[in-house]
Amino acid sequence: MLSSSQGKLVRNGEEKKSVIWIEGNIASGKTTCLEYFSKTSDIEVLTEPVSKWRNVQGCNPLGLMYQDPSRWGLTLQTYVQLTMLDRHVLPMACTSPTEPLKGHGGGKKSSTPVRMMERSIYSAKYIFAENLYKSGKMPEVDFAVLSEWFEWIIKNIAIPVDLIVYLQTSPQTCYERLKQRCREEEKVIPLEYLESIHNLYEDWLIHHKSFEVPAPVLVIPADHDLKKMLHQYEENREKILMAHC
Ligand code: TTP
Ligand code: MG
Repeated sequence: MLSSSQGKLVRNGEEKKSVIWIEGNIASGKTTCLEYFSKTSDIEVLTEPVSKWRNVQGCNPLGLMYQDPSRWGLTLQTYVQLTMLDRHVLPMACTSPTEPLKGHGGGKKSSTPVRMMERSIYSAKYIFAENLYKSGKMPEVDFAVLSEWFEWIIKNIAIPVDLIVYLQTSPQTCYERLKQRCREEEKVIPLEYLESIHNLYEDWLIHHKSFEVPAPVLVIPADHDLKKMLHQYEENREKILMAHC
């Protein structure tokens, strides 16, 4: 049940939780980061609904968007916005307090449940929709309609966040990882696309030049190999999981 609290719709009877968003360019390693924490700590992890973007009732809006962004950009971004909102308002699972598993750092216990999410409705709008519009691939009317939806949502529905973890990569690194993982729809992505996404992220989360940043940002350099990345996650475990303190 949704009820109104301080002008925004929130869920009844939900206890306070700490919410962490993992942000970064395409193929920056967000899913790997989430998987690492889901395996090594007792937190709730929500991966991105990318499988839905590739298959909604038998259609593939992600693939269509890459084939013809001007025609299908709004279709994809509307659906991304819906699926991300659905994630943001999902009632908290009954996880026990955060306690790293044996052998994975000694962080303090927290009495607040922790949710970690891949991306957010904010980056879908401030990075991807913005990029489509700015590059001339989304018609003004499409961008206006999407923007009005977005503004209504963030004004009227509580989207909690306590910390943004920004996996900062070079576009070149993402390009190489993208080629390696070979997701069918993404084969058409040129390096320049990843550079545009990168620049929008930097303007938003590092230079604070573009849009509101809704929580403190922890920057983790993410050009390294997997071993070094896992080491960095371990080093930052406490800072990340104690985000609400
Ligand atoms: P990502 O959200 O970057 O997810 P990923 O799994 O590729 O990243 P990582 O390897 O770091 O886990 O993107 C998934 C795909 O969806 C990618 O092709 C970009 C696309 N996308 C959009 O086109 N619009 C959007 O608003 C979002 C959020 C993603
Ligand atoms: Mg991912």
